[in-house]
Amino acid sequence: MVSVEDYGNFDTAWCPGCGDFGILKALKKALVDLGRSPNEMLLVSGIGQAGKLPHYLKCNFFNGLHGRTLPPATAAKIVNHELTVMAIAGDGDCYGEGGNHFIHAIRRNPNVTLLVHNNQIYGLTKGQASPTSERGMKTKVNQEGVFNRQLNPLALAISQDCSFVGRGFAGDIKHLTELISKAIEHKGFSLVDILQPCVTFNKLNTFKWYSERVYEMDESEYPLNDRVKAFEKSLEWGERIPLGVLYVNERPVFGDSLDALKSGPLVRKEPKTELVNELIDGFM
Ligand SMILES: Cc1ncc(C[n+]2csc(CCOP(=O)(O)OP(=O)(O)O)c2C)c(N)n1
Ligand code: SF4
Ligand SMILES: [Mg+2]
Repeated sequence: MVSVEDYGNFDTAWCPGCGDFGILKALKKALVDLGRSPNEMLLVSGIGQAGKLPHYLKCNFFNGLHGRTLPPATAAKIVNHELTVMAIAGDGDCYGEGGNHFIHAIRRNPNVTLLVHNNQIYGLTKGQASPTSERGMKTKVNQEGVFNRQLNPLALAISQDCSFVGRGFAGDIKHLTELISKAIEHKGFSLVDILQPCVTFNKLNTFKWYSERVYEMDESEYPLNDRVKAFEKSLEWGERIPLGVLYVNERPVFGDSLDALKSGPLVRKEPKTELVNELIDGFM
């Protein structure tokens, strides 16, 4: 029987009141609800306040470069497909510097769950605009307001037929827990974009701002595999922001058809060093 205590209890470097605490709580609860023990989990992250989340759970983790969360997560899933692999990223990390990896991971469809802490700002580097910052928002370096158009990650993901697309809110832990559980259970690449107030640097999109706008969508409103309806839903932003599962489409999963994985995870196989040597010799 797995318990929340199995995932440890760590001091954090996050600001008091940060939305990241809600995400950490929801993730732990989801893992316990699904009966996933720490040794079955691998969390992969890059750099940022969001990227620190795996430091605060007692389980396997890999912390790499900013913007490069998805390539090692995909590789790890191929090397050991028995692990539940999750990628943890910030909005800057995933939609900015890592935007190309985000698009191609959607196309490739590895069985990886991606949580994006979307605080609509670069938190760790002290408050520059991110791709999801509201147009017109003033920051220390955007004194006249952000000029660039705001990226809509859900619309982008749905347009590219992402296998599972959902949105949660760090201020609604119960709903977020259920959403994360659904995303983990989904087979294929799943995106959970999480509205996460940054209480220190984003004075516009606060807990109050989100709470006044978010609502739980009725997931029976349209068939969840209806891409056009889901796309339309993903355009809702502003006065009303839907939370929940917007789109699900079962697609062939990267790795499932690889012969080399059929007899078990690569990680348990003896490496054939003679083949590696042959390959290296080929470059001599
Ligand atoms: C290759 C590279 N580019 C830029 C940086 C600087 N940097 C570190 S974190 C970060 C942005 C963090 O924003 P986000 O991903 O939204 O995470 P948050 O801190 O808001 O959770 C940047 C630009 C870096 N460490 N490495
Ligand atoms: S700077 Fe913002 S995102 Fe980072 S820990 Fe503080 S409140 Fe959270
Ligand atoms: Mg951010």
